[in-house]
Amino acid sequence: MSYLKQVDPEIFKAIIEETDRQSNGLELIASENFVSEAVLEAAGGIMTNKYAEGYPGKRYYGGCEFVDVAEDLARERVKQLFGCEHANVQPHSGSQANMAVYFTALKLGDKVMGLDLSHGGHLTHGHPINFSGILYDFTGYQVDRESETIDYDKLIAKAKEVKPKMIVAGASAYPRFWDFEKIRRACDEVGAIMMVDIAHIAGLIAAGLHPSPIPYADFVTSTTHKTLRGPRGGIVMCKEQYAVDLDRTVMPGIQGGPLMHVIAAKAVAFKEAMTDEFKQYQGRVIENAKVLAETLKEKGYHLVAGGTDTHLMLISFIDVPKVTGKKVEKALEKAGITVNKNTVPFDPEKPFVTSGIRIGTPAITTRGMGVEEMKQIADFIDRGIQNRRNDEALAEIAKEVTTLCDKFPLYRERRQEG
Ligand code: DSN
Repeated sequence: MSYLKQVDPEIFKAIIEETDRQSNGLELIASENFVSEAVLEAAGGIMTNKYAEGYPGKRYYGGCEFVDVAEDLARERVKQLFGCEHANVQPHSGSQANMAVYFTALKLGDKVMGLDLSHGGHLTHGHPINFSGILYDFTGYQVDRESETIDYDKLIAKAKEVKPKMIVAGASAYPRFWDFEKIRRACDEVGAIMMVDIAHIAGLIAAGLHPSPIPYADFVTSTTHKTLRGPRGGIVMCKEQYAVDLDRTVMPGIQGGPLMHVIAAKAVAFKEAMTDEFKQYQGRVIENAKVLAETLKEKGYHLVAGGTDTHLMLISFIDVPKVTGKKVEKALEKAGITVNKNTVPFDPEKPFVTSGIRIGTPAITTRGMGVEEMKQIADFIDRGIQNRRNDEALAEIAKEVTTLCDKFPLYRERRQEG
């Protein structure tokens, strides 16, 4: 980054410090990951210069022959990776991927069902302050109070009552497998379109370690930067019958020029996701999550839904007086551990406070950490929570965290550039 250092030392410094932060701390945010150097090179490359409104072979600009190569490869690789009929790789984000599906398949005001945000869903699955909840008539479904998992019979009953035009499955904080066949059944009962947002579990699905929604769903959306370990962005997959309408919705419907450097980086990530190394990595992500969850349970923590099948877990403090997600997030940050506060099912606290934290293993697994480190991390988390008012004890944990992280170097060459 010698050019950047010269031209803009302030941004250079911020990037170096962020590189150090990512390297020195334990990144447990379930939606984050560390991309490969190859993905970084493509994302930071000169395709950022190119306007390419339209699609490969049908652009509104000249000079698109090489960006066409990138987008064709990205589309073909997604189709191969997930076995879908059609893919659009242009959405700038997961939110825009979801918007593209709603605008393609629904009319304003149509009835839709989605998992409530406080039960693990996502803002774009119908939250009243999000465009989805403003433009469409969403009804939320929830997890069961006892099992804290989705009760598919209740979901089907609710669908019969609401008669939605679409049912949205998928979540940003749900630790158990989804039963997509049952979601299809709910859709078929009422003639609804089925959409699944796999942003969190895309990598697991690509590796064959979580059931795939592709055989059942009309539309599947995802981000590319979570378990899938690609650049920040979105994609939509759909049945061929929706392909023309979907593409028209993405461009010109909701976006202009695609981010061709990001699309090139998506293509690289999809290629990486087809390797055996990636499959093994996803297996370790799940194995690590299970060990971390079980160790935390042994220490007496309440894990939502009793644990995890995936890359993430939620600790609930709903029954612990005076402990909130906000307080725990802050304490763990002082201990060098990054998590996010998260609402848990039937949470009495506001989203800025919450009664839970969400923990994920994709990023630390990318660093190479394994089962032994998970036990150590569970211990750090436990000590951090117990000592949440003791800055000295938190600083001591932070030192131990740095020692652990030093054994699993990250972006070593980039750090040396500072
Ligand atoms: N912000 C993402 C997450 O953390 O899950 C969802 O958009």
